[in-house]
Amino acid sequence: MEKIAIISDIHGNLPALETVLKDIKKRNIKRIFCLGDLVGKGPDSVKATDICREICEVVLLGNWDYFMTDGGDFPMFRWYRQQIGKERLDYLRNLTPVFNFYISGRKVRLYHASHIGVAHRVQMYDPEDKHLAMFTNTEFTGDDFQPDTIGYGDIHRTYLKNMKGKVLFNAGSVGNPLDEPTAAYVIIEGNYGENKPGYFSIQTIRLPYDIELAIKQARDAAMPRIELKLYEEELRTSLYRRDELMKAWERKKKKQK
Ligand SMILES: [Mn+2]
Repeated sequence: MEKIAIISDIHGNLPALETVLKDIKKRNIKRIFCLGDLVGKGPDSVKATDICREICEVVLLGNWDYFMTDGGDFPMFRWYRQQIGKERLDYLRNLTPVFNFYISGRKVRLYHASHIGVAHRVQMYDPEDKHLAMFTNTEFTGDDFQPDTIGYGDIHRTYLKNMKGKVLFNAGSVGNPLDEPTAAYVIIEGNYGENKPGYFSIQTIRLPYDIELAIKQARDAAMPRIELKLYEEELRTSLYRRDELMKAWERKKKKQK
């Protein structure tokens, strides 16, 4: 039997990533799968990318990884892109979007956001037909693997739902949790690579980490002002502030015209 750590949505938050990796090491877990969004939001896209690239057996493409490479010339991306540099952007651009595997007779599929693509969001409060659709094969997921278990990231909120044997779980976010202000990741345990039914478990881990250190690092990095404000508030409160603040920012800009 083997434990596999599933981490997601690091978003350049190094203190949170280090806390999670320490916990994974302490548990002697050797295999780590990452569901994407290494970069953006926080100040340390470079180290987050380099660390995941080195230690994760699988790294999947997230929406921020995608937007950073092929997402158009938005001013908010410039600061991050400059930091990340060409070689790492090429690495991010080439990340695989979907990973399938067997464990204890279960057929598990991992992706960042959904069966449609990296930027198609499915929340835990969405209706059940939307959750069931996540198990289907599409142009994005490819092949004819029929998953009975789906693990994803993107929404930064952990949950697990069992729909008559179809198991859907979210790994939450290491660096930008939006359900409670602690770093999250998931451990699954079973016979990795085996198509024979057997013991299987999914466990959510929550870890307090040094939020004020993460904020200090963001300030020292001289991040763009609006990004810094969002980052600080989200780390401290775990409330999703982006929509609200972007609207306020646009109102202010209109007034100034
Ligand atoms: Mn994300």
